[in-house]
Amino acid sequence: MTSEFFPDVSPLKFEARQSAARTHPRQSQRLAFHHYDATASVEGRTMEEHLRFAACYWHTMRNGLADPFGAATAVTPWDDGSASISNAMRRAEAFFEFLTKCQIGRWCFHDRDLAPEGETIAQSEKNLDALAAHAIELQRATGKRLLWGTANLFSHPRYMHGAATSPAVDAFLHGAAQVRKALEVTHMLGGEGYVLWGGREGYDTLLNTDLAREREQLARFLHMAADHAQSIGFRGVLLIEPKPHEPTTHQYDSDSEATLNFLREFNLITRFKLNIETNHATLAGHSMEHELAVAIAAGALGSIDANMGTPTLGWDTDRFPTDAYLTTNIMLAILNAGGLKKGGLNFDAKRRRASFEPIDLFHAHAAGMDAFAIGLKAAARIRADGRLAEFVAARYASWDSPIGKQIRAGTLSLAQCAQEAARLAPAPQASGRQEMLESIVNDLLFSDDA
Ligand code: XLS
Ligand code: NI
Ligand code: NI
Repeated sequence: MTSEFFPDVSPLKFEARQSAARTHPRQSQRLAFHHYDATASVEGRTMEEHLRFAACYWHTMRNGLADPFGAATAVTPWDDGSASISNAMRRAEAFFEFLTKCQIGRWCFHDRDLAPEGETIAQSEKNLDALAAHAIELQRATGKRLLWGTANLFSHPRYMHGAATSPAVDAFLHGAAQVRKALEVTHMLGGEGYVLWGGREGYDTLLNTDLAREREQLARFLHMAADHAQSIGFRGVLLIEPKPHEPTTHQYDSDSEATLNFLREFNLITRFKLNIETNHATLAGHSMEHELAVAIAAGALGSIDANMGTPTLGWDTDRFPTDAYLTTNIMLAILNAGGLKKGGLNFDAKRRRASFEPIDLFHAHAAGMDAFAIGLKAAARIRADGRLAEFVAARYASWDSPIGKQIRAGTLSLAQCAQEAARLAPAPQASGRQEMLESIVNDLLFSDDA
């Protein structure tokens, strides 16, 4: 592949922090990794194997960085702004050059950001086929893999009332056409997963909404999608991405617990896992650790959309995840759960509007990758140290007593519990030691021998 889209950027390498040097007056740090060392071993696996980074096509290649108050600012010399197939192909080439130079092994896309929508479904499918064929070549040439694909069922005006949950059956049918094709293309590209994000699968006001009916429609749609995936031999993981609202007032798959409840209610629980996004957790009023813990407890963690919000703003700001406490918490949850498996860390993140130069794409992703490398190393230190896990085990020790074991085994009735309560002397309370534990985490996060 010719390196012509980012001529000023050499492939990023891992560099010891001491050697960081300015290369340009507006760059106060060299474009390199200062923590992410792909081949370095942590807990017996390489960082690359642990972190399974992916870049997303929609923000990286298609987000001009406009906001509700201002026009696009992103400089994209490879993009002529047209909806032509040749422009779409060139964009894909720029993207794979970016992935290669940034050491990102995986990618994710929506049908509509990869290929332009046509006048008819047949034309849209033809466009997507052309781009998928090109992407296969680019994957072959670069060794990159598809983490997941998805269909955009929220941008087109026909989805203004939702897709699967629309009051108009026509929108459901169109959504089905898009998902069928996007699933097939994902399968052809060797995708490890397929995501359904219900961007408009919710309501704006209950005054015009039959909630019970819409939830049933959504369940029907998901069953059809899972059946189709099975019928074409797709063996990747099917994922639902919870989000509470925005653009809707309320989205039915609002958070991990609500989504798991929905999946159980409609007999979908064995067919789907969750793709959990940090900013969506924030919008739901939860921490990312909470959303992960809920999914992990249900054996339903599929993948992660790695970004972060701005808690002072009530919007999906999709910032790059640079908060080391956040990445430490995420990596601790993942290591404790035995790894990401078929999932990955997909940077569903966009640069701030003022970070508009092409090189900012590299700075932004490298910042996120370094933050996750810091988090991975810190999480491994927390696990090796063992004090947190020991504390938690000790906190529940009474449940390992004979009476605790009987309750857990379901062999005691409420009346028998009441008898035991009357018989036993009250046990002394133990401190939760939250501040001590937080201090241990700080200590290990910022230890000098990091
Ligand atoms: C939007 C979602 C979206 C999904 C893919 O908030 O995060 O980008 O990840 O449709
Ligand atoms: Ni997302
Ligand atoms: Ni999002």
